[in-house]
Amino acid sequence: MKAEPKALTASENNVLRAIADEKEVCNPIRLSEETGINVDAVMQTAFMLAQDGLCEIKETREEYYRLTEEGETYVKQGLPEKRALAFLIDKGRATVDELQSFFDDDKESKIAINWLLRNKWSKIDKIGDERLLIPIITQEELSSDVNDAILRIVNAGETERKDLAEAVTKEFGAAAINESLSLLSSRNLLESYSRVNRVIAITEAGKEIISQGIAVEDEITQLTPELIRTGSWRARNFKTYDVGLASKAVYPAKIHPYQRILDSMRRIFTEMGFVEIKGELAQSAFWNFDALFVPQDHPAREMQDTFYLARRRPIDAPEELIENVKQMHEHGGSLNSTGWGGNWESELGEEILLRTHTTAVTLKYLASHPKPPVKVFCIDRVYRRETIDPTHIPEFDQLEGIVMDKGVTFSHLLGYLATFYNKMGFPSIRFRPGYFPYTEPSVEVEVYMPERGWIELGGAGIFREEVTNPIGVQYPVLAWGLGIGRLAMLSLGLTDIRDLYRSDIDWLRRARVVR
Ligand code: FA5
Repeated sequence: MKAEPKALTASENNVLRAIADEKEVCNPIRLSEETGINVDAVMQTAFMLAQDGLCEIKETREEYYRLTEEGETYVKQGLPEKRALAFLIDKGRATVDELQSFFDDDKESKIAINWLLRNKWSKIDKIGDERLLIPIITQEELSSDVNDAILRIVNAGETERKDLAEAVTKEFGAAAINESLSLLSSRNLLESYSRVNRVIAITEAGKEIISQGIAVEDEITQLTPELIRTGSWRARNFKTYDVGLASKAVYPAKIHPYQRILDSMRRIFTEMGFVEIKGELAQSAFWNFDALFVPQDHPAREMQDTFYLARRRPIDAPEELIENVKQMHEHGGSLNSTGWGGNWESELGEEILLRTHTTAVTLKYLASHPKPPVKVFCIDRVYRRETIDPTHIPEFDQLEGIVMDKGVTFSHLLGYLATFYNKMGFPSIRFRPGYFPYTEPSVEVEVYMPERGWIELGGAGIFREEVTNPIGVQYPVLAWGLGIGRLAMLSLGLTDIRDLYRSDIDWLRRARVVR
């Protein structure tokens, strides 16, 4: 194929000629030396030439080795097992204690003994009460050791695997080298990493254009005030840029993905007319459990589920309200309810705990705002003694909400929840019958994830009269408590809730700013 005569820029001309001068292929560093152009600019120019088919760029991924800090120390001092063997050969034999005192540090003597035995350089004989280390190879047999040879070569600087293999294969064989490389890496003396190497070669079209003689055209790379003022830019050629070329990634500062999710939850509820409230992190058991009609012998109140503080304090509620709650627990108050029976003990309500759910916060708010309408939400941290696993952590955030008004119904509750989850990007949700001591009816909300099936994200229901009556609320209260971590995990494509709190810088950098 005949190449079209093409005008090149001065630097394209320089680089193309330098490539053509090389025998077969050349690397960017060499081209940079030849042309006096820096390596990055050489590569950029080579990419332009490659686009026009004048040169070819080949990429290979090569494996390299370098010494770790420990590796460097051992190259200087010798491997512990080698020093130990020299010591044993010199003395003929030594007790384990003697060998230990030969080394300054205990860790090194342990490494030495371990490898002396694993390499079968020495054996242990028990004579009387003493354990004796006896060398079983000679210094000469040791003189050519593949580990030593490799460490010495890598000590000279970072080494490509194929150069390393070339240097020692003849003496030790490929299998021994592979074994030694993985052993030295697992002993943390060497570390390997890979790097992309690029080589550049001229193409037939490139050769042809050189033989035809290259027309060099002057190109402007930077627009100056002078060019604009005089209008001379009109008659000049501008360097073109290929915006499709791969470039260095830029990682601008951004809001943490989890924080972004919290912000969008706030926005969604605020848009639906809710007001955000806050509550105390340490609550009385009264508000966290008793006022919610949780029986005093409920398993969730046990130490293994709840973090209790060491002290108590008088219940933070008016006496009349406490009395109402007591009556409700013992016999159902003035309602047509049996309550839980037995004695309700105010000492248990005085205990202080780290709130186990944010329902304590909304209920307390409701008690001080018993007149309709109430439409509030709360986003806050709760604490439970949990066995940690991919969907359970002991500290997590909940999104709590209540609506109290004349005529609100169960359908409104389902509507609020469906709207919220849809706006959060979960079109498929379902409600399953659930149980909470404080709501009736109760539901559990689940969302559908194609690869994982249905996942439980929260609980909801209508507060029982046993809850609303003692605090003086006369209208229905829709209530829900949703796990934020699980929702965030799913919406960010994570499979483990703990990943939300790990500062994995790569993940944070890659996290999208816009969903
Ligand atoms: C409650 O906490 C109820 N208070 C919710 C409620 C409020 C029901 C108002 C009715 C009326 P539950 O224990 O199921 O319910 O927790 C609610 C959500 O918190 C769970 O669905 C889950 O998404 C999340 N969650 C619970 N435990 C953990 C945990 N250990 N780690 C992470 N998320 C959790």
